[in-house]
Amino acid sequence: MITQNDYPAVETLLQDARLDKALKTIGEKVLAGERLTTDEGILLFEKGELGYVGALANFVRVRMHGDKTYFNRNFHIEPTNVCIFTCKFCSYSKLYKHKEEGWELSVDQMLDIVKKYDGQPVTEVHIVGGVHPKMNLDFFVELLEKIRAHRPDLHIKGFTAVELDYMFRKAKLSVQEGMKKLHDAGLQSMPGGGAEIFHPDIRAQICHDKVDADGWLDIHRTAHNLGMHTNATMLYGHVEQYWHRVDHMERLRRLQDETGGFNTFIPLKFRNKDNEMEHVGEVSVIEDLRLYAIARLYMDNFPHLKAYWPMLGRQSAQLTLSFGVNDLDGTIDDTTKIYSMAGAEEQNPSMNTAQLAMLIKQAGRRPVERDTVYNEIKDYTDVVFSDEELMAK
Ligand code: V47
Ligand code: SF4
Repeated sequence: MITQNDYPAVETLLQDARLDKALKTIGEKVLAGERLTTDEGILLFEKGELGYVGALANFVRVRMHGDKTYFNRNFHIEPTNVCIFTCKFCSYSKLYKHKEEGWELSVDQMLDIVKKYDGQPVTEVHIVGGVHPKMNLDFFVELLEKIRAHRPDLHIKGFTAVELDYMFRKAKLSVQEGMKKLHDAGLQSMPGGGAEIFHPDIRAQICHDKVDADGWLDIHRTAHNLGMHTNATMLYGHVEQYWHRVDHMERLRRLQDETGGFNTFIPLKFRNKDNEMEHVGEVSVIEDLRLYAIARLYMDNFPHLKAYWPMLGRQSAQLTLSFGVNDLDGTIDDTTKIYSMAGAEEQNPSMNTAQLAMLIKQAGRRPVERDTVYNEIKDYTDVVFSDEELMAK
């Protein structure tokens, strides 16, 4: 297991006379627990080689969480893949005019998915999909109420700020009024999707027609003020420059200073299969790991950094656990399509608890099951799994 003994290694690294002066100053600030500036964030992207940023990020990760790596037991519901928006990176949505290629589930069909998990120890349902013009606020209020009535113990995490922005505008409600309605119906927290890259120059190129940065941040602020926790994502590795990434993280860090309502930062690697941005290519695994490490160093007020394993693939996800990541999402047990359609390694992402816990143990970390808001449910360090559990499909 990795322990606090990693500390001297970082201190030794900082003594190396060959180390760039500015990088050394950043390292010293990290050790002292001081916040990095935007210029320092950009410098880390420009000059910070993997070993250096990785050692620092691991130091911070161990300081915050020791060797714990969290996961939860969840399942996803995707109400529809029909979407009125036209994000160029999206391999998932079917435009409304091609909706014969898409699917749309009724409230009862979605409730049937929830019922499939009756008696199983899942703690969260994650509801996210395209923006269908006919699925309005009242439709989702009914869905939330029915899920809550059927299974009150299940934490309902749902809807990106993009879906909510459209729902509220259509219902002619303010963000505050709309959010309150959903919260009262059973919505307990929100995922982090739709953030992409906040800077308007990048949004204009990749997702010009959906909610802008201020709208996204305002919806999360409103949720936080109602006592809900939310996540934040960043879609990286396409047309953005390093400074756009830092600008994105800075906007999130500021809102977190204001509300404290974010749980987790989730960098999402752009995958280029079957979308309008195929020509852009994909960044290397080195760039992925550097990004996770720099995110851990920069986002000092975000308690958790998550690698979403269905998108990254299992082996890269294991690697991220040495580069700042302390959360691997959940034992996704369905046919989550948004990534498999974009070329992610995992075409049918599914891992049971034994497999996910073993993946974490093999990376030298301590698997801990959590609920959505990071209450610890079970430490799997000493749990021995049967071959059957480990081999199950
Ligand atoms: O906003 C779409 C991304 C997001 C592609 O909060 C793509 O716990 C890569 O936000 N390549 C939606 N990414 C999913 C999401 C999420 C996932 C898991 C956990 C949580 C959480 C949130 O998926 C979108 C967009 O950034 N996405 N297309 C693509 N080609
Ligand atoms: Fe619609 Fe989301 Fe795809 Fe954009 S990323 S087109 S909002 S489903």
